Amino acid sequence: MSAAVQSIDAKTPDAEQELTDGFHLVIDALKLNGLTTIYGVPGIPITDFGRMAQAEGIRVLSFRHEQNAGYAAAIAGYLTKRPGVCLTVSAPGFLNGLTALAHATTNCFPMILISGSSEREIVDLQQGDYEEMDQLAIAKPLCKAAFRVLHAADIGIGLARAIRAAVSGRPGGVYLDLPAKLFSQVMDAKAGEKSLVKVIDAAPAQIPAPAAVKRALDVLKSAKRPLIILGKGAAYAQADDAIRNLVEKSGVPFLPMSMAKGLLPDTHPQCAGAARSTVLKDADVVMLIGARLNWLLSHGKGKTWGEAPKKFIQIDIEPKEMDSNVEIVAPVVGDIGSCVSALLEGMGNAWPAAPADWTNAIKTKREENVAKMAPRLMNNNSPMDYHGALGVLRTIIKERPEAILVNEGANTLDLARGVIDMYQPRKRLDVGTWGVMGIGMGYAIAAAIETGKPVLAVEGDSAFGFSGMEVETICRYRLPVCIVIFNNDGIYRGTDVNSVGSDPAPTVFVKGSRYDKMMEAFGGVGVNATTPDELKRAVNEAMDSGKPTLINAVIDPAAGSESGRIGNLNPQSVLKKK
Ligand SMILES: Cc1ncc(C[n+]2csc(CCOP(=O)(O)OP(=O)(O)O)c2C)c(N)n1
Ligand SMILES: [Mg+2]
Repeated sequence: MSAAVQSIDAKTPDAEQELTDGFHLVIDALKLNGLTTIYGVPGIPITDFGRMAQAEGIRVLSFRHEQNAGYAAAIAGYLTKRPGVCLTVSAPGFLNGLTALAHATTNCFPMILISGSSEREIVDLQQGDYEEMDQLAIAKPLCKAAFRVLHAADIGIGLARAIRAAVSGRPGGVYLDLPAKLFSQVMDAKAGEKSLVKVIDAAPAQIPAPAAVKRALDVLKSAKRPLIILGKGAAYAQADDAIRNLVEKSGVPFLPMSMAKGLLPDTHPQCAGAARSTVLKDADVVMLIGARLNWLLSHGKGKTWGEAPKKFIQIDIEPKEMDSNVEIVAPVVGDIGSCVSALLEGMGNAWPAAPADWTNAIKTKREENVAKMAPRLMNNNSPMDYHGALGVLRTIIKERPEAILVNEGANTLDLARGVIDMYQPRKRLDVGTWGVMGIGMGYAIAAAIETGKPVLAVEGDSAFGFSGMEVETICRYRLPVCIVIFNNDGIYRGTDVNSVGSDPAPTVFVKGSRYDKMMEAFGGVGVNATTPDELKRAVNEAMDSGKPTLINAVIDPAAGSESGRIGNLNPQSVLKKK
């Protein structure tokens, strides 16, 4: 598609020069690099840019708030290994998108936040321009890299730098600042075309050193009680077959972190998910694949990890990750795909089976825990408790393993993670490293757009509130998204009371709210479900029809616990206890 415009030059009518401008160069640069979806919110100075991008065949998804567009771009990056693009206006729109950019960086998702910005001359002299803000300076500490393009001729290079920074090495967020004036700058169309850069091999393979591979295999072979932990880095790598082969060839029990669930099915005989505390405590050698020893793994030390001495093998693309919390005896630095392939090759054909006393002990523990849980998942209580409602959703995902599960909340998150088995890679999308509320609708929208698969979003009533207005977006684009709100009248529980005044307690919401009515307001399907049977029927109907649906699942307000599974992280007042 030509981005050229005709110059109107009265003096030389015969020598008409083909021109292009900043608008078209950005569009052409995106398309040249296969970036054909934009998540954003329009306004000065990027409204026309969005219109033109749509006219040139880019899919432009218009949101109600930039944070949700940003989360959509972040998870699009995770799902596709290409940077997800978020587009915002200056200052306030930029700031609204920034949380998502920081989230992408923290979670190692490739994303580019493109924000329009005001006039440099005025911003730098602080003369009070429309939406004045030094956006580049503010973005820098929150992302992997931040760039500003001042000349149309540099748009190609600017975008190339942004793409490379986002996806190479450890992926993350990149900020690209495009001042208003840039869009209307013109240049010769041919020179413009030449200035564009198609990024070749944006995320080059990083091959691990053979000595590092050998060291890792020696440590693994020496183990009496080995464990493999799969992180979302392993899921991101899309090296699914190699990872499965490594796990199966080694015979080592594996523990998937939240978003790595489904890389191998949770029902796989080697899955130790239902024996988590036992394996963390008792393992003697732990191989981390794309998983970091951060708070989610108790920093690799303390009570969770028991008394038995541990040796850690770590596979990660980022060398600085090694020894971040405890000593790593066998660091393997490289991209996950290359590292896992090298390990597989090094194992040869005579790799010894994992010690049977260890694998049998885990199997027993797992079966014990699964049996304990089973009757709770079958209860038919009304109002529902978490287990009764989740038992239904667990069966639905089992029957529809290709569906994408989006999940946020506290109890709604922690219990769903434990109860709902996943069967395929990258089907579980959740709050990630920060445990952030607000990813729900942005993730659901991007998951539907990027994969074309049905989406089931399981949301705490508080969690949903952070992005709830995007139900209009879901209806507008007619996306196959079914939202189930676990409505327990509040944060953690709906039972708190304020003992001294008439204001409600800080953790409770309007009792008996009907979130399903919100969906009906935009032409979607709304259902109020008070029993597991009703819930099951409504979800199945939504998944079959593909119609935007919101189910208000009424949960006993007393059923949850403070902060779900991480109540121990709350600071305690000494005075309160006196
Ligand atoms: C951006 C952000 N703000 C606040 C929090 C604190 N927070 C953690 S969980 C949660 C909501 C939990 O309630 P809900 O989603 O209703 O789940 P429930 O436990 O009730 O099932 C909040 C506000 C957060 N994690 N992220
Ligand atoms: Mg709640």
